[in-house]
This record gives sequence, structure tokens and C-alpha cells, in this order.
Amino acid sequence: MSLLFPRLAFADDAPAYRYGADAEPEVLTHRSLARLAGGHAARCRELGLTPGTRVAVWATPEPATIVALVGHALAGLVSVPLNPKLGSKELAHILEDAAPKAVFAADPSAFADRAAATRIESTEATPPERSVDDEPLLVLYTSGTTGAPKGAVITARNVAANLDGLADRWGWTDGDVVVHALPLFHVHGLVLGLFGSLRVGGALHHLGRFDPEAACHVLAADGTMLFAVPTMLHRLADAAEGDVTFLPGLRSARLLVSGSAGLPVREHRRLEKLSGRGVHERYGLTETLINCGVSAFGDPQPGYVGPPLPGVELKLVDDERRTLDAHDDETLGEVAVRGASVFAGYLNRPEATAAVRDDEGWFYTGDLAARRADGAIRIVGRRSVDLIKTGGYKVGAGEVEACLLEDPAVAEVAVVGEPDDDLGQRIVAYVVCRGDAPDPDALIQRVADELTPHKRPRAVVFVEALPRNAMGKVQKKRLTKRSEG
Ligand code: MCA
Ligand code: AMP
Repeated sequence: MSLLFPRLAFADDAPAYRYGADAEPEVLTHRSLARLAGGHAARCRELGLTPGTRVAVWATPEPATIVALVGHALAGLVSVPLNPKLGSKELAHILEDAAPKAVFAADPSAFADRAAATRIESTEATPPERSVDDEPLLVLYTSGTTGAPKGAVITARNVAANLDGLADRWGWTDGDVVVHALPLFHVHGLVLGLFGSLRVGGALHHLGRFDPEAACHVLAADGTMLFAVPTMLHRLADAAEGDVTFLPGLRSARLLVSGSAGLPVREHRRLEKLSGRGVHERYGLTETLINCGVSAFGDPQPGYVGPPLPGVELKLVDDERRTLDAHDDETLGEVAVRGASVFAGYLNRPEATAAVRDDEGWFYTGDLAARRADGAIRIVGRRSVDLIKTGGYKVGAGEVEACLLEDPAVAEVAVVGEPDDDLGQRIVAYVVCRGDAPDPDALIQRVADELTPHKRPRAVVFVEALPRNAMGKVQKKRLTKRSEG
């Protein structure tokens, strides 16, 4: 059976992970990463953590975190990466739902007020070997339209199959150095950026935090691919326009990749001018990993996310989930996918899993798209207005509404995503007050503190009443129109 990360078994001194944007980044070679991950795996065994056990990791991007994530993967432990900025309520929910047997952190003192954590130590040992099997590798928390986030269980085979499809589509090899500044608690930064680089035997350079200048600097030095969400590319274009110092980096990268949300055609055009080659989009979900991608062997396709990856079956369906056989770039249907990358299900939630995946293995994404004659997919929106994508993060309107309703001054609330040039969508809360209006900043801070800062509304609008239809259902589309004006 093949290995999940083959190069770690034949470890050499080429870089596997570089961290930081300054002149001397911290480096883990394939050999040092393999040995330190082996040491962490041995320590987990000593702590009585047996294969299949869930363990949480505060997912800061420093090298110790990488050691723990890779150590768990090799030892058969299931990592539950935690957003380091998680607020009190959302953290309590994840810890209760995933019930990890241990929580690891590069610096436990940074999280001491929120959850007792064990320090990730630097001890070396021969690493175990992990095959591409059907056992869980990760539990990644993702938002739905209502309720608290659900844990998506992702297996080693899901990850390997998906990464092999991407490597094929992008010509991704051990000569590549991926540059990114993405969080390590979602698919984009963790599965693609880190595990992808390790699976092909290449390297990941994590910048620590996104900075257009640092990104271009590393690309000019030896980075070959940039992975980014549209917000980052928008900020990169803003910084680079009129400043030639950005051009060497933008022009030397062999592939600029955008994903996690749609990149507007306007941004495609700006980046094409700046980089000379443009941006290749790919499209996916936490539950399915990446479904479609534009080939690196051809030109970018502004507005399209490309055809399905090798190994991914894709169909468009109508509201009754009947197949639509259209290839006219016009007929809209919901995207459904099937294949080895589709997750094992939501942790502890068989009904939620059954609602999105049918008996034949088709996963219904909730995304609406059209298909061109050559199979390229154009994503046009989502079925539900209650799923918001802001800065590439998925946020359920329901979880923000439930949080705001806990304020005694809030009688009713409707949370919507409104168009935003930088974030794609900006979260706005429409609030009907009970008595005097509360301080809007306090409402915003409640969400940042209890859920996570990226779920906070960027604006609070007080209204007399929420628009409702004859059945009493809130009509969110009418709210958005009101604020646009
Ligand atoms: C702001 N901050 C606060 C508050 N306000 N902290 C506490 N309380 C507050 N009230 C902090 C923030 O945490 C942040 O810290 C900083 O101040 C700036 O905040 P903000 O403006 O919200 O952040 P931003 O600069 O706008 O972030 C933009 C971003 C970010 C960097 C593009 O949105 C991002 O990293 N997005 C990536 C999302 C992603 O990876 N999605 C993949 C999902 P600090 O700066 O220290 O953080 S996987 C997926 O979608 C599928 C599979 C796919 O296709 O990939
Ligand atoms: P998440 O649950 O955070 O993994 O987000 C998945 C969602 O991100 C998908 O259902 C899409 O709505 C959106 N998405 C990801 N990539 C793209 C893309 N290239 N274009 C449009 N939407 C995208």
C-alpha cells in the first residue's frame, strides 16, 4: 500500500517547511520534520494516545505545530485543528463535540485561559509510516446555515486522492515551493498547502501573516506557487499597482492559485496585467476537498473554476436532485460530486450527513453553477442566503444570529452577507431592539469574543421591524436591497 507522505520515509535535507517572512525563516527539512514528528508520535504513545484517538492542536503556523500535525498523521491519530482566535462559546462547542483526549500547543501559555494544553516538544525518533488508508486523518469544523459548526471527518484516502488529482492538474512536483499565509485549520492552508507540499515532496513557505510585499519577496527568491483567497489577491493587486518592486515576484511564480471563494473577473484582469500570466482558480468544499481546477498547462479562465479533477464525478441537478444534462454555460443547477475525496461524514451527526450525501455517494454542495461544452464549471452563487463567505471563511447566518439574540437588548435579528470589494461578502446584522438601542460595537464584540473575530458583523443596522412574507418568514433579500439603497 502506498505511503501518505512518501518523501518523509526517505528523509533528506531539502526544506519541507519554512516559516516567517524575514530574511532567515525557520526551516524544517524533510529529515528534521520526519524525526521530530516521530518524536511527537512516540510521546503520544507514552501519553496513552492510541491510533484513531482525536487530539486537538492550536493551529498557529510555527514549526512545532507542523511537527504535531504531521506526527499525528503518521501515528494514526486524528487531528482536530483549532483556530487560535476561537472565542469561548465556539471553542467549548468543538471541545465537547470532538472530545479530544489531548490538546497540543506550540506555546500552551498563550491559550492557558481557554483550554489546558500540552506543549509540543522537540524530541526525535524514527517516525512511523502511514499508508493511504480509509481511517480518519482530520476533523475540520465548518459552518452550516443553522446551528453550531459541524466536524467534517476527512480520511487519509480522501486527502491522498484529492492531492494526486491536484498534482496532476497543476504539474505539482517536488521542485515546487508553495507560498501562503493561510490558516492551518481549514482545507486550503492545511490540506492543500501543508499536506499537499509534503505529499509531492516539495516545500511550503508559510509567511506567518499575509503581507503582499513579503509574498512577492519569497516568490521572487524561490517560491513557485502562491495559494491565496480572493481577499489576499485583491490586496496584492492594490499594493502592486503602480509599484514595480512587486513585479519580479508576481512574474516569476509559475502558478498563482485562487480558491475558497470566487475571484471576480475584475480582479482576474488586474492580476493578469500585473503578473503577465494571471490566476488559476480551483473550487472546493471542506466536505469534498477540491472538486474542480483550471489546468496549469493552459491559460487562466476568468469566471470559471475549470473541469472536475481526475477522480471526481460531477453532475448538475435541479431542485428535486434530478440530473440536468446541460453543457450550455447557461442552465443553472446545484453541483453534486462523487469520488474518493468525499468525506466520511459529519462527526456525531448522521442526519446531517444523510441530508447532504445520498445512498449512491453523491454529495450535494449547495453551490449553483453552469457548465460549458468543454466541462468547465462557472459557479454563480449558493442555494442558501444563510451561508456567507467573507475573506474566504464560511460563516452561517444562524450561528451569528443565535449569538446576538443572547443580548437582552436584541429582540430580533437577521444576519446577511452584503457585497464587499475586499472581503467578497461583508457580514451585516439587522437588529430590532427591545427598548433602547444597545451599543453596536458591543454587539460586534460579543460575536468576536464568543465565536471568532472573522464571524463578527462589520456593521449593525437598527430597524423597526424585519421584512416578512405572508407566512412570517424573514425576507433577507429585501434587507440587502434596503442597505444598498
Ligand atoms: C479584528 N480583530 C479582532 C477584532 N477585530 N480581534 C478581536 N476582536 C475584534 N473585534 C483581529 C482579527 O482577528 C485579525 O487578526 C485582525 O484583527 C484583522 O481583522 P480582520 O479585518 O477581520 O481580518 P482581515 O485582515 O480582514 O483578514 C483577511 C484575511 C482572512 C487575511 C484574508 O480573512 C483570511 O486569512 N482568510 C482565509 C480564509 C481561509 O483560509 N478559508 C479557507 C476555508 P489577525 O490579523 O492577527 O488574524 S477552506 C475552503 O474554503 C475550501 C475547501 C476551499 O475551496 O479552499
Ligand atoms: P468551506 O465550507 O469553507 O470549505 O467553503 C466551501 C464553499 O466555498 C463552497 O461551497 C463554495 O461556495 C465556496 N468556494 C470555494 N472555492 C470557490 C471558487 N473558486 N469559486 C466560488 N466559490 C468557491
